[in-house]
Amino acid sequence: MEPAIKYHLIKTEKHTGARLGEIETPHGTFPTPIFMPVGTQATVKAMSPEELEAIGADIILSNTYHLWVRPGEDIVKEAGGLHKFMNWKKGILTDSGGFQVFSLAKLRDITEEGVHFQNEISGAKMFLSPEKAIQIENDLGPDIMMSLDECPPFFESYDYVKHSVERTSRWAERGLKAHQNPSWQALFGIVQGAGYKDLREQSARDLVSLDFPGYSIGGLSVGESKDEMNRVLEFTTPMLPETKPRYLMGVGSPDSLIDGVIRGVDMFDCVLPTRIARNGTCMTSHGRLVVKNAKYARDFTPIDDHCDCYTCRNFTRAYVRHLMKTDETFGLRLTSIHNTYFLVHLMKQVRQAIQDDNLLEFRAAFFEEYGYNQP
Ligand code: PRF
Ligand code: ZN
Repeated sequence: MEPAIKYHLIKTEKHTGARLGEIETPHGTFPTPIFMPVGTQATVKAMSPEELEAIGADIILSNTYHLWVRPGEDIVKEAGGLHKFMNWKKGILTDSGGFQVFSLAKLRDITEEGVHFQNEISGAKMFLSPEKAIQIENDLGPDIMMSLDECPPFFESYDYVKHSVERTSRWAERGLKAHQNPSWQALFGIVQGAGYKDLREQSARDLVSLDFPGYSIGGLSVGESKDEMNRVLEFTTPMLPETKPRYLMGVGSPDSLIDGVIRGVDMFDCVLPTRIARNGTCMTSHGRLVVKNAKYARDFTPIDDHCDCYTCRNFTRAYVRHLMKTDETFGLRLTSIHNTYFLVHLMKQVRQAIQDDNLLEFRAAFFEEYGYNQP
C-alpha cells in the first residue's frame, strides 16, 4: 500500500542539521521546514481560508479534542470531513487531544486504558482512549493525525517519565491498530521523555520500530529554558529516521523555529502569532511591536517596513492602533494576517538559507535585528 504522505529530503545544509524537503499529501505538496498556523475550532481565528491561502499557508493544525466536544466529529464527518466543513483545500494536521485534555481539564485521571476527565463546558464525564482519538481523527479526515500521548511536565521524576513513555508507546501501538484509513491519512507517533536522553531514546526506538510515516517531538516548550529545549532536540532528532518528517509540537517563537530547524526539525505549529495578534502584539523584523502603544497614534508607516503582507501593504500603525483601541474586529484580522505572514515568510527565508548553505549567517542577522541575545 502506498503511504498517505511522502517525504522527500532535498538537501541538508552544509554547516547544520537543517533539512530542505517536501511533503506530498492528498491536499497538495508543501515545502519543509514549514510553520503551520493553528485553527483549533476549524478556523484560524479572525482569518478566512482565502486570506490564509493568500498569506502562503500550506497546512494548518486543528484539534481533535475541541471538535469532539463541539460540534462533534459525527457532524464534521456528515459535512464531508474537516476540509469541506471549513472550506480549506490544503493540508490539515490534527493533534490527538491528549495534550489539550492535560492542559484544559481540571479533573482528570490517566489510566492504562486512557484519560477520564470532565468536560469544562457541560460538566459531562468524558473518556479519551488511544482508539477513541483515532476514531475521531478518522471521522474528521485530516491528512496527518497524531497518536494519543501523555505530555509529562518537563521536570517530572525519572521514574514517572519512564512509565509515562512506556504507556505512550503502548498507546501509539493501539492507535496504529485502530487506524482505518492509512492509505489517505498519515498517523504520526509522538516522542516523549522530558529531558532524559535515555528515555527519549527508548521512546524513539519504540515508535520507530512501529514504522510511523512521521514522528512528532512532544513534551517541549512546556516551561523549560530555550537551552534545555535545544539540548533535547540536539540528541533527539538523530534518533529519528532521515526518510521521515519530524514535527516539533507547539513551538513557534521565531528564535525557536530557527534553532529547531538547525537541529533537523521539519514542521512546527503554535498559537503564538495569532494569540498575541489579538491583543495587539506584532512580530516584526525589528522585534515585537505593541501597536496599541500611544507612540503609534500618529505613525503613518506600516507595522513592518520589510513586510509584504496585506496589512503592511495597505494600512498604517496609526490605523491598526485605532482599530485595536476601539475593539473593531477588522483590527484583529489585520494583526492576525500580519503575524501569520511573518512566520510563514520567515520559514521561506529559512528554506532559502538552507538552499544557500548560509543558515548560521541568516540566524545571526535575524537574531541581531529582532533583538535576541546571541548565540
Ligand atoms: N503532545 C501533543 N500535543 C502537543 C504537545 C505534546 O507534547 C505539545 C508540547 N509542546 C504541544 N502540543 N499531543
Ligand atoms: Zn505585515
